Amino acid sequence: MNQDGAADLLIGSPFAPAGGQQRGFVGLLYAKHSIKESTVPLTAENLDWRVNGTQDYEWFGTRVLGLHQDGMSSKVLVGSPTWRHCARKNCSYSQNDTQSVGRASVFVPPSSVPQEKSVEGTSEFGKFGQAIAAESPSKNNLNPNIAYASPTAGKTGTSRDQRGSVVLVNAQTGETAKRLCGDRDYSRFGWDVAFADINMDGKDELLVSAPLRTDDPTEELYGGEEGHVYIYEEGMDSYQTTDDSCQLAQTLATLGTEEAKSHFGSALAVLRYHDKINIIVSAVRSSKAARLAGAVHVFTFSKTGSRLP
Ligand SMILES: [Ca+2]
Repeated sequence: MNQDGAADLLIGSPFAPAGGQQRGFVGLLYAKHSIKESTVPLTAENLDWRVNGTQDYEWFGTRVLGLHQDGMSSKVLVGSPTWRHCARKNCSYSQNDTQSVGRASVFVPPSSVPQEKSVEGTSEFGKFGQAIAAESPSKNNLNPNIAYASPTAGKTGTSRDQRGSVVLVNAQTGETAKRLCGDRDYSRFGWDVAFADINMDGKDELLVSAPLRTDDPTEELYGGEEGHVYIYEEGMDSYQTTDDSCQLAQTLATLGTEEAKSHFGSALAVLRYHDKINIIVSAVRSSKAARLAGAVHVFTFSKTGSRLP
C-alpha cells in the first residue's frame, strides 16, 4: 500500500462495534522489520491506519480491496453492503429508510477522510459492495474497470427477485460501463467477483459467481442451489432485456458441478503460478466427502490448454 515493494496487510472487521452497533472498521498494517523479526500479537491497537464505519449495522469492511496504479497513491476500496439510505437528516431509524442498499467508499491512506464520492447501490436489499474486484491495468488496457456486486439486488430498484447484479465502473472516470444481471430469480449473481486473465491474452476476464443458480426450475426433481461461475471477456457482447435496466452477456465459459445444494461459487480466489492461473471456487455446502463437509474446486488454466483436476 505504501509502494515500498513489501506487501502490507489490509483487514476488514465488518461486525465490530466501532463506536456504535456493528458499524465495522478497516485497518492497515504496514510490513516492517519489527514485525519480521518477532511475533507481534495482532490487535486493533497495532494497526498503522484505521477507519470506522459511520452508520449502525452498515458492516463497513465486509470487502476491502487495495487498488494500485503506477504513479498514483494506492487506494483502499471498502464495501458496506448493509448501508441504508436515511430518510431522516440525523439518520436515526425510520420506516422510510431504504434498507441495505449498500455502498463502496474510497480512501487514500494515511488520510482517513473519504477521497471520492462513494458509489451507491440502486436496489433496496441489494447489498451493493458485498463483493468488489478490480481489473489489473496493462499495456492493452489503460482504462481498468472496477466490478461492484449486489448479489441480492432485483432486476429493477424495487423488485425483490434477488437475481443479483454486477456493475462495471470505469476506475478513472467513474462512469458505469455495464450492469449485468443474473438470468434467474434468487440465483444471487455477484455473490463473489474476481478478475483473471484466463485465456492469457493480456486482458483480464471477469468472473462472477451465483451460488444459488440452478438448472432445475422446480428445485425438486434433480437439482437446486448447485451454483455457477460465469466467465466474461472484456468487451463482451451484452444485450438489454426488455423490461428492465439489466443486461445479459455472452459468456466465455461457465464453471460448475452438478451437485445439488452445494452452493458452488460461495467464494472465488485467483492464484497465479508461473505460466498458470488457478481459479479456486468453494462450495461450502458440498456433501461429496461427508455430509455438508464442503469442497474447494481448483480449475487450472494455462496457455497450452486448460484442465479440470
Ligand atoms: Ca484474457
